[in-house]
Amino acid sequence: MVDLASLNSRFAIPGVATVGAGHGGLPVVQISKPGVCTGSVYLHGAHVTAWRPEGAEEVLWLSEKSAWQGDKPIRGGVPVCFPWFGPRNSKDYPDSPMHGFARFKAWDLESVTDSPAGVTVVLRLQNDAATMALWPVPFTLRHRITFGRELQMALEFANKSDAAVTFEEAQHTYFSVGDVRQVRISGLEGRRYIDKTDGFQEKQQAGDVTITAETDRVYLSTPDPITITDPVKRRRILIHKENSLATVIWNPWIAKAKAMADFGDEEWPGMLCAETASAGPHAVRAAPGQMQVMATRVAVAGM
Ligand code: TA6
Repeated sequence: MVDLASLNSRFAIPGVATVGAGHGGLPVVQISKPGVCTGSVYLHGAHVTAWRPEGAEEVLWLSEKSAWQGDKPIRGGVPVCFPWFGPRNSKDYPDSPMHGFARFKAWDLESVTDSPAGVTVVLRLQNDAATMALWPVPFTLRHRITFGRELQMALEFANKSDAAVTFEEAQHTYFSVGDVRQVRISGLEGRRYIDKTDGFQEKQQAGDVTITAETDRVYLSTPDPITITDPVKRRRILIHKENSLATVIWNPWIAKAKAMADFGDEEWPGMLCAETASAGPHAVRAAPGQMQVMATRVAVAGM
């Protein structure tokens, strides 16, 4: 059981950052920086669940049906997928959880610091017996999140083993949109993508991405920024990436939403996943002792 009093004595910043009992009693760092933003990140999965820059509406989406317990991932916000993305293709580890183990783990709070740009929260995950049983690699993974007028999230991997290692990772961000059927995603035109709703066929994107059915695509060779234009909320969400060549676009649509217990049947029009990923052909290869950073920067602008 986490000792909130001890965490607050070490990390709270009066009037800016506190460590509280969030949904399900899970410990959460709550940020409120007057004139800049509000936000929150759970120690469970180092899971960012909210970010709202001053003058804007909440940018991230959370399901009303999310589970809030240690052995399940939170539905919405920014799940951290690591060290694999999607189902694990390994006959040696048949019981591997979807999207890796990082989003199921209780991370350690390492630091909370305030600056004029925003509040930076650093959470740390290290290998333990459970992770070694699933993935026999000593590692340290930090999630460094700056809540400011922009949201900056950096996943910092350190290979603590004496061998090279290959892994996948993603910041699986759920954005709040007015009506997913009316949004446009620009920045992916002309790119190849794997269509997971059509036999994993490789296709080419013509023009902006629009959502007219279940959509589950891994865009390849996409280092560039993308923009979600939302005419209902009358805003644009600008997403910049660092060290990520895969971009995942996902909306479950009607049937898939109904099939998920932690996703409300009528919630799908209000969300869109646009994910910063290093997966598939763009998996990460880290030499012994190597540090590797993958990052996302989100900003909100008017139409
Ligand atoms: O990123 C898209 C995706 O891989 C979809 O295929 C869908 O499975 C989604 O992630 C959510 O996965 P989860 O395990 O969180 O239900």
